[in-house]
Amino acid sequence: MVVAPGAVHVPDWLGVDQQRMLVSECRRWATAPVPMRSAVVPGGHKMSVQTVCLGWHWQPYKYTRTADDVNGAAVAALPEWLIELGRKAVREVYGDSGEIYTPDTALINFYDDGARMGMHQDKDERCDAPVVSLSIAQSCVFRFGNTENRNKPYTDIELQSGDLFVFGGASRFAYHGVPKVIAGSAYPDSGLMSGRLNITLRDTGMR
Ligand code: MD3
Ligand code: FE
Repeated sequence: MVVAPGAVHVPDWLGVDQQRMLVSECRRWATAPVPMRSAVVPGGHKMSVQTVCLGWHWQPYKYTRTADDVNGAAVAALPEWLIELGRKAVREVYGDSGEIYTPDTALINFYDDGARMGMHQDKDERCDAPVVSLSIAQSCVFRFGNTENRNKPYTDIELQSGDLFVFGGASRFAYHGVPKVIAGSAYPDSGLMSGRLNITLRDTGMR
């Protein structure tokens, strides 16, 4: 479903086996070489979402090769199969036209029941390639806004386990956030008994 130009929501895109495989990979990535952590923004506030990265390490508000704000370790590589999964997503949503999508980074976000993400733009990337988002386990309310400011107009969409969302073109720099994780929406078939996982693939434009 096209939510706005370039913003496409594909419910139930990941099969249950793929979700289970991604959950078990995320369990490994969340421990080493860099443990998942709540990033601290420059004002000193700790985010409620916990994040671990592959390829490049995101910290507010830059990308680095080593996790200087965690344990200093070099981040794990972005596996080729995850790049291919992102390519498949972009191809299915936008068709074969255009250049071949080659993300260099994955951000893995974990939300417990109380976690949320305020309205923001993703503009730490030096590149306007699409962002591919995969949601697993508990559902959330995802708020998709406009490119002008963090307020209205916006559209609230429920993202469920297995959903794909691609944000490219005119939507790439839209404000967005996650106002809440939906209580009682656990999806044990995913292999994650509680909480929500979101994996985003990006091209940082770093080199
Ligand atoms: C729209 N994550 O990590 S994914 C983030 O569910 C982030 O964890 C949310 O926002 C999450 O930065 C939302 C959907 C998403 C990701 C990137 C976008 C939507 C986007 C970039 C531009 C526009
Ligand atoms: Fe974002």
